[in-house]
Amino acid sequence: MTAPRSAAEPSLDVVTFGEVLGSLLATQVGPLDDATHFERRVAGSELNTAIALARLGHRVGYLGMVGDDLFGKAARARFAADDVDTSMLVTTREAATGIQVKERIVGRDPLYIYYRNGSAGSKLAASPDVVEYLTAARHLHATGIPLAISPSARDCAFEAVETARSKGIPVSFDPNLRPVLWSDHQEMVDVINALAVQCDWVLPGHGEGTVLTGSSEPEEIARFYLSRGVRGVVIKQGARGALLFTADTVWRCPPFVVDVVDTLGAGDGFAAGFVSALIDGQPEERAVERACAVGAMATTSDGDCDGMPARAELTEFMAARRGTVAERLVEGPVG
Ligand code: KDG
Repeated sequence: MTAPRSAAEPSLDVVTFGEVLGSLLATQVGPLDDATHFERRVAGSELNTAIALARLGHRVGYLGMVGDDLFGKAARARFAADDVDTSMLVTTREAATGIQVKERIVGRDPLYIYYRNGSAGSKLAASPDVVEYLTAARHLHATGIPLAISPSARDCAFEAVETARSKGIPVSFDPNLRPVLWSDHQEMVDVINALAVQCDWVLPGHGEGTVLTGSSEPEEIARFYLSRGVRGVVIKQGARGALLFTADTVWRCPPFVVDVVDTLGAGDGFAAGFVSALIDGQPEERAVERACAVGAMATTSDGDCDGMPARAELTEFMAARRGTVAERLVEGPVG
């Protein structure tokens, strides 16, 4: 659990920012085109990570914008249920909350469709209050989604990360590539990498790392970021676990085997587990283990954020799988 705090200590452990989405999850298994009935959920990569971190007992803040609508209210209720600070979650009447319509499927990643052009979330923009809030916690978690949704959200992301770095606040970054949100592939690669290299920890999926660096070799993907000043690169390999690269070490964490129900949100759970261990002062090899565990648990229920474990559930899950530990593959210069 997080160490007791002095008065000068930030009131929040971690903050994140991005786009809240309403999520319509098909109730019957099968192609989305055939779906006629849906359940209302909420989604959004950073929302998923914020809820996961809060359920692990951390003090979490979420910054963004929602519409004055059904999904905006549902997101507020979801955040409140897990005590996520939403003092900087703004409701706007200018635009509606974006929506994701998602299929229910077994045995592969679900397909989903967005209705989010010009959404409330895309109205996110930097201001002194916004940047102050995003750089007042002990850790800032960012993803590639604000870079894709609007120029103002993109500028906000760069300003927040640059300010956090100037204040010595650790920053983790999940590229979260969503090519459908970009009009130009090379711009996606360049903009995402331009922010990633300013962060301490970069957490790409193996496929994302290949798109962003042009190499499918994990060592090469890691070297791309380490050689540009990043402190650590964690390459997510789904059902094969993850690899953690720092300048002088490589760790491999095997997968935590679970019955997968829904893979969407697993990467967000992974990020939460990683950041959670860092906030608890754990070494990076423990952080990649906790990341793999939370990521795995996130897939055991449908919904993008509904499988995130409470701290006690995580502790029990990892205790029952004591053999799943990170092994050091390399000791000595990697970058
Ligand atoms: O990682 C899951 C997210 O992708 C999902 O919740 C929706 O944020 C979302 C997005 O932009 O894709």
